[in-house]
Parts: sequence; structure tokens; C-alpha cells
Amino acid sequence: MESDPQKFRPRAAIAMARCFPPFMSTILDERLEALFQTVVKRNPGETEFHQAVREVFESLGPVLVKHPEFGTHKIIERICEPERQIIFRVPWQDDSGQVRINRGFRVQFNSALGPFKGGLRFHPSVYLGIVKFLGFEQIFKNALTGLPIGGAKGGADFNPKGCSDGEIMRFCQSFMTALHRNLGEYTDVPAGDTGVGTREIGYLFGQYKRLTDRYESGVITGKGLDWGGAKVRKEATGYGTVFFLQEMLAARKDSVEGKVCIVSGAGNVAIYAIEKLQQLGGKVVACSDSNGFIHDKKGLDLALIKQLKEVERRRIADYARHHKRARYTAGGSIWSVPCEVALPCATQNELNGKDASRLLRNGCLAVAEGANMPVTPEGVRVFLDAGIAYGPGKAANAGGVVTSALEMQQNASRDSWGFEFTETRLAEIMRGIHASCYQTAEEFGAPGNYVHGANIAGFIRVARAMLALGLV
Ligand code: NDP
Ligand code: 2IT
Repeated sequence: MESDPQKFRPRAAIAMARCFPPFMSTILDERLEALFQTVVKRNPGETEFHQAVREVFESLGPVLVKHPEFGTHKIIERICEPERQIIFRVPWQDDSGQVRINRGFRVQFNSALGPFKGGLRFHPSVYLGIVKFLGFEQIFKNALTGLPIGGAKGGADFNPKGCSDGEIMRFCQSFMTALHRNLGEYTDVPAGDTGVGTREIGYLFGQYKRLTDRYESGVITGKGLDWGGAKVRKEATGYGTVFFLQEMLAARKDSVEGKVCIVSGAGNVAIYAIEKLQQLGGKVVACSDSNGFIHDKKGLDLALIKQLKEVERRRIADYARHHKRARYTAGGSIWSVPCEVALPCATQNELNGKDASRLLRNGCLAVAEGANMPVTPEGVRVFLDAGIAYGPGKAANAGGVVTSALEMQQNASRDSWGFEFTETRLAEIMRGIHASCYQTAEEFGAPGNYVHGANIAGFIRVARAMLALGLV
């Protein structure tokens, strides 16, 4: 087999798997606790999925009181069960002629609001529990956007690191050969995620086109600008996270201007979060990859980071060779760097309770999640108890899928919008998501708690649609 997923799981997740379930400390009401235990039993070993479900359940008590019809119609039980799960073999040949086998996944979670929509992740840690946590989160994230998109996620336990271009292409072609029957612009529309960028989307789309003999642009998003892609999609998740941060700070009569910021990761989301922070006058002093982090007190040189990561596909350690004033720390925690704003933009469970307490001690006053579920339940509790501005991923990082939906709109009308127009649409929608989370939190007696606001607002929109569509 290609790899051992456990080897690549972040330390926090491995600890979770060993002493499950560490997030049981929050009390759920009796009915939700019983539902949660059923989810755990029906989905054994899928710790990240359990974690994502429990976090949403923690917000739903008051919703069931206000909307008993959701209980009668078993909406929660239905939402926790994917509509369809596809697991498939992905055989491919490496450059030395060896046959390699990976496992591919697509979990089509919920299509009450529109065709299944969500990214593909290529990373050795991918297994069903990761794909399901991401797909589950995606349902509510997509609902929050107000756009007509259902929730899904997919990927493979494939490690793109060190692969040649030809190997990546052959892997993508084999992946799409297995999956194409289950996709379509009105059925299921994938996009990128960790390890899947424009290059991979190109190979996937090319193979879909060849197999179906159709130029069906709307079947996948994140396409290149010359062949049906949307301007701003590449920048969208990072920009959107900063727009959400801006709104949280504005609600506290504050702004990004002059703030010392740190951003974990150095991939697609991190790079464009850094870009927007810098455009708004923030001073970004640190970023990372899975080997270590760089700290540059004068502020990061983004052009160099783009060159190293996007063009040369190198490690962030190389940054320090170009800038002598920058310090590279192998391993270690980026969260030890003092800052006012922290944006976790790498991966799930990358920031734990201790990291959160350390950030607070160092003066952090706002956290917006560019990654999906990057903060452990203990970390979330530390931020919420401290009352800082904390934006959960399903709200804060929705900019990517928002702009994917805008790409679908352009494809459907065979149109292509300008950069400024698209960015303005993205900013408006992110403002709308913030307003909806903010107002819902107030309405349900938890002012300033964006976790409850996002979970409740997203859940209610999906639940209403499911009721309206009958027993689906
Ligand atoms: P990329 O593959 O472009 O970059 C991922 C970055 O995170 C890299 O710097 C990578 O370091 C680091 N990273 C990945 N896995 C781990 C790990 N297990 N431990 C430590 N560091 C890790 O991915 P994206 O930027 O697209 O995605 C980052 C996060 O944002 C993910 O959680 C994703 O689900 C989420 N997201 C992405 C969206 C998108 O549109 N792309 C939309 C919304 C959310 P290294 O290179 O060393 O592996
Ligand atoms: O987590 C996410 O929202 C994404 N990876 C983007 C999904 C999409 O369909 O653009």
C-alpha cells in the first residue's frame, strides 16, 4: 500500500484516537447525547468525524426546543448519514514503471440545497474519517453562503510530495476514471483542497472531458483562467478568511491595520490570507509548513514565499536562506510567536488548548480559521471562555466555496467576470455570512459566539430544505 495514514496524522489527532473521546467534557442534553453515541457506534474509528459532529451538536439543544418539527422528522439523524459514500481503487504507475495503489473517496453528504459540492484532498493522512468530517462541515458551510450548493468531500491517501508532473497526471487520470460516473454539473461538483490545486484540477477535468466527450465546465471548479476558471478563486479562501476577520474586528470597533499577525501553513489558503492581511495594513511575521516555521519580525516577504511554494514547490525553510534576518525553527510551534491575530490555515487539530492559552498570554485578540477544524475542542473552549473574536472555519473559510459557486454561475451563463467585480461579490457574501452568524448567536442567547451562530444558522437552512423536500 502507498502509506500508513496514522503516520501523518497530526499529534493532537493521534492523541484523540488513543484516549477517545477527549471532547466529551461538554454536556449535551440527553437526546443529543444519545444521538451522538449512535453516530460513534455507526462510524467506528472515525475520530475526526465524531469531533465535527459533536461540535455541531453542542449548538443544537435550543434549536430543537424552538423547532420540535426537526426532531419529529429525524433531521439530525438524516444529516449525520451521508446520502452516498464511494470508495474506490486508484491504480497508477510511477516513473520507474512500478504499479502503485491508492484508495479514493467521495462522500456525497447532503444535496438538499443543491448539487453536492466540496473539495478533493490528496494527502497520506486521508481516510474515511477525514473525508466525512470535511464533508459534514461542508454541508453547513455551504448552507451559510446562501448559495444553491449541497455538501460533499473527497480525496485519496496519495502523497503528491516528490512526485513528478507525469506521476501526478497519471494519478489524477486514474482517480477521475474511477469517479467520473458519479459527477456532473447538476450532480456533484468537486474542487481543490490540500494537495489539489489548479494543476491537479486540470488533469482531472481533462480526463473527465475525454471520458464523457463533453466540455462540461460546471463539473469542477478551481479551473485555470484560460479554460473556464473564475478570477479570484485561487485567492478566495485566504481573502475570505481575512474579510471575515475584518468583520469580527469591526463588530468590536477595531481593524486589521497595524496588527501583528501569524498564519500557519504556506499553501493556497495561507498565501492569500497573508496577501490580504498585508493589503489591509497588517504585519504578518510568521508562517509555516509541516516541517517548521519562519519568523521574520520585519514582516514576511510574500513574493519570495510565492516563488518558493507556488513556483519551485520547495520548503519554507528555504526562506531563511534568502533573508538572513528571518529565523527558521524546525518542528516547534508557530503558536509560540507573539501576535494579535492568528490565522490557522494548515490542517485539522493543529492548535490545541495549550497553544490557545499561550496565544492569549501573548496578547492574541482574534483568531479566524482558514483551515477546516484547525483548533481542537479544548482550544476552542479557551478562546470562547476568553471572549476573544473567534471565527470557526465553516464560516471564516467559506470564501473558497463561495467563489466556486460564482465560477459555476459564470460557467452556466458562459460568462467571465473581472477580478474586482468578483472580489466585491466575495466580500459581500462574506459580510453576509458574518452578519448571519452574529445575528443568530444573539437570537439564540449567545452573543459574540460565532461557533453557535454558524452551526445554528447553517443547520436551520439545511433542515428547512430537507423538511420541504419530503423524506429524503
Ligand atoms: P495546500 O496543500 O495548498 O497547503 C497546505 C499547507 O498546510 C501546507 O503548507 C502544508 O505543509 C500544511 N499542512 C498540510 N497538512 C499538514 C499536516 N498534517 N501537518 C502540518 N502541516 C500540514 O492546502 P490548502 O491551503 O488548500 O488547505 C489548507 C487548509 O485549508 C485545509 O484544512 C483545507 O481543508 C482548508 N481549506 C481549503 C480551501 C481551498 O479552497 N483550498 C477552502 C477552505 C478550506 P506541507 O507542504 O509541509 O505539507
Ligand atoms: O473546504 C472547502 O471549502 C474547500 N476545499 C473548497 C470547496 C469548493 O468546492 O470550492
